[in-house]
Amino acid sequence: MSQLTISTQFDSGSIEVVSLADHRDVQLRIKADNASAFAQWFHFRLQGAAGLPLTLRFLNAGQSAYPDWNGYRVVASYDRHHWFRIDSAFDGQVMTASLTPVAQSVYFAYFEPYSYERHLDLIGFATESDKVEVEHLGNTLDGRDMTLLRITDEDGATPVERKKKVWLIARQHPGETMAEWFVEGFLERLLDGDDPVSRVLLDRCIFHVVPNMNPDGAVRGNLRTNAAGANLNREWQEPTLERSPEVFLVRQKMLETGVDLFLDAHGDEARPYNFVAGCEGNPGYNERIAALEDAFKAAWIASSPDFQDEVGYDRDAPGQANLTLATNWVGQQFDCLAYTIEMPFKDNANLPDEEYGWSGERSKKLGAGVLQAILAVVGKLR
Ligand code: GEM
Ligand code: ZN
Repeated sequence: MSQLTISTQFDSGSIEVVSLADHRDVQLRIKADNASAFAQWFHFRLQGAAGLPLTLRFLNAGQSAYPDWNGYRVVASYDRHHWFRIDSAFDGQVMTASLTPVAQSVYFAYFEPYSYERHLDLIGFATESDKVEVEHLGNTLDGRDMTLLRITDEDGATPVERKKKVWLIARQHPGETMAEWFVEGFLERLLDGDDPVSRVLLDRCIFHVVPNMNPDGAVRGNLRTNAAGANLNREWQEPTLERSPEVFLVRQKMLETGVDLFLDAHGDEARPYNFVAGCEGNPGYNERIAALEDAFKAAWIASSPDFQDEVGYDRDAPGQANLTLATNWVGQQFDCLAYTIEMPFKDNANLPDEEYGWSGERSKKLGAGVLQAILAVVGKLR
């Protein structure tokens, strides 16, 4: 029998090994976040199986945070850059994935990872631009930087006091790595000096972008929480430096700058679609916001066949919004257009990709495309 090894001591590494005795029956358990019961994210390296028909069995998939694994396929990579989907199945309790590796070392993950090093490289890329100011907001509980990018064309025709304040945050839930891929695509286009949409928006807006709201949870391999076990997207009414400094620091900055448009990038474990969730349940929700939502979605649908508005979350009933969620709290606090953006861990069922499913690259394209939707509403946000 082959000598297999599994390791996880790297950025976002996480899995529990039950048995490696038989390559045809590698028994695994998905680990919970470090200080909460949410279990869904996994990322590990397996060595010693070149040419062997591997079967991975995730024994507790039925008890994961979001146990609808139907239609989901595990991602794999040899070089940690090119990730592809492998055959997977779910019987209601055990999720099974199979691959005959062509090399002795192969990585598996819940979704294409986005490392803290890549995060720092993204900040570095933005730092090079004369349109960007990099601001240190403070530190997380594990001591990592909370970094804000302030992006605008100071030499544009629009006076600064008339520029619209557009906020984009991402990865409150650290295992939703597609959110930071989305921001990478958003920034690459926004900072492309040849792109006419970007040039107009940099004149008319000040963008405030937080590419990773939860760097500690990301490195720890958490799905949904920070180092203290806080679900940041339930902390927006009363954040604290002791439990949710990430939200406390960003929210404090928002109260300084004001917000005219807010976007919060996430991933959804079950629905194989890209969609948005608004703040229709807010006490202050009104026709003006509803009209902005319609214009925003129509423009995004027109510019990206990967976006749709048929499938999504149930709408909140009037006055029933949970104001601890970022989108609801910001929409209510600033009477502004505010959206949670959801991308799939599975695929876009309207435009499936057999080899990759939904991926980092497709998340980047979607992030670039949202600029078109912002352009459609920028002149009527107030
Ligand atoms: C979601 S946001 C849920 C919004 N629900 C409705 N009905 N508007 C969360 O935090 O639970 C975002 C996510 O985790 O992807
Ligand atoms: Zn989320």
